[in-house]
Amino acid sequence: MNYPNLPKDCTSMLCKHLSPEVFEALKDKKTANGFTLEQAINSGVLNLDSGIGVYAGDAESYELFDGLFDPIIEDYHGFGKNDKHQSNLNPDDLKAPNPDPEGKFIVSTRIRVGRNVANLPLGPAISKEQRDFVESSVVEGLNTLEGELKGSYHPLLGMSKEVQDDLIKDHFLFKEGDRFLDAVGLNRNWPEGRGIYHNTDKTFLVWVNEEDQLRIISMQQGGDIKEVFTRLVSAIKSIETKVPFSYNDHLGYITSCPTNLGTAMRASVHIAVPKLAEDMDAFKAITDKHHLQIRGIHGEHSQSEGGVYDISNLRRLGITEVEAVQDMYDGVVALITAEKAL
Ligand code: ADP
Ligand code: CIR
Repeated sequence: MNYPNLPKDCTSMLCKHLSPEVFEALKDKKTANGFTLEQAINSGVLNLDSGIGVYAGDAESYELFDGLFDPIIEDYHGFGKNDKHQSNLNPDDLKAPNPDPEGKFIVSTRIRVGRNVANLPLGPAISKEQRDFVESSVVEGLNTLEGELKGSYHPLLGMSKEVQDDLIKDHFLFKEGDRFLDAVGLNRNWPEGRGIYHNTDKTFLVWVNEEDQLRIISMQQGGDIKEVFTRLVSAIKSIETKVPFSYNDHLGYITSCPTNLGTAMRASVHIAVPKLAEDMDAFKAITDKHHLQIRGIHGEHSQSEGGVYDISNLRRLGITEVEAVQDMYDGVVALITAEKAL
């Protein structure tokens, strides 16, 4: 493989950090699962509008291709090669009384974590048999959950288009055919091995074998962020007694996209700030100050509708879960204050 054609105006982290020297040093390496630099960068090479543009095929990718991943991790999370990740999943440490009890601004709250099964390749390098094994063992574990977490698993295979589209539209299910995931092989054998588990109220959901092998999700209408976090923690703790997760002291929970390492947590609200959104610079000044990301309301790479935005923590590694949610909470309080003043 030759150095890829990366145009000068490409702004992704791949384009920023893949110098010809880094490329030369890494181009012939291969992890024990057979994952190469060419595969790691293919999404960003084919999708020049990527924000990041790289994925890992396994935990080893982060070590073997460190010349590329380390500067991206440092750039995105502000986390250095010798730093250690720390976890704190204690809801009592979160200071988050509902910032919008009258429900004027916050439409809904969602917190998710990514998890992958220990000692298996990540989705980009997994075989069909391994993926099917992940599905059956995760579902077996989920089927033992009790109380509020009790629910049922719905495989994508055999799901009607209508049900699938409704679940996507209502923000419960991952979308199909994502070109960023496609380019790294994450859509191979689709829809086999993929599915969604949820409780009756759809306040607790687990995506199986999408970008990560598990996405554990807690969500509900309104702005009770602490209640959403508390439910999520109880789900994570129950699931990890059944399924061993891939984790190390440096990078925390191992995920296929380097932006998700560490806590692998994205805590978001859908929030209506139509007045503030008329001045995107003022809006961005607040989100930047609180380390937040703005997305549209149909997920990553989507647009806002009716002045409603998806606001979430940007950093996930080198801060604890409580701090990640606190980033989001503090920023949301600032956004509501600014919107009220206009
Ligand atoms: P992820 O958060 O899992 O990385 P996406 O940004 O694609 O990925 O979002 C997944 C889905 O979750 C999308 O349908 C999105 O609209 C929905 N979602 C995210 N945050 C919220 C929220 N606070 N309330 C309701 N739905 C949400
Ligand atoms: C991209 O590079 O745009 C996609 N591969 C998605 C990256 C994950 N995005 C993020 O900001 N968390």
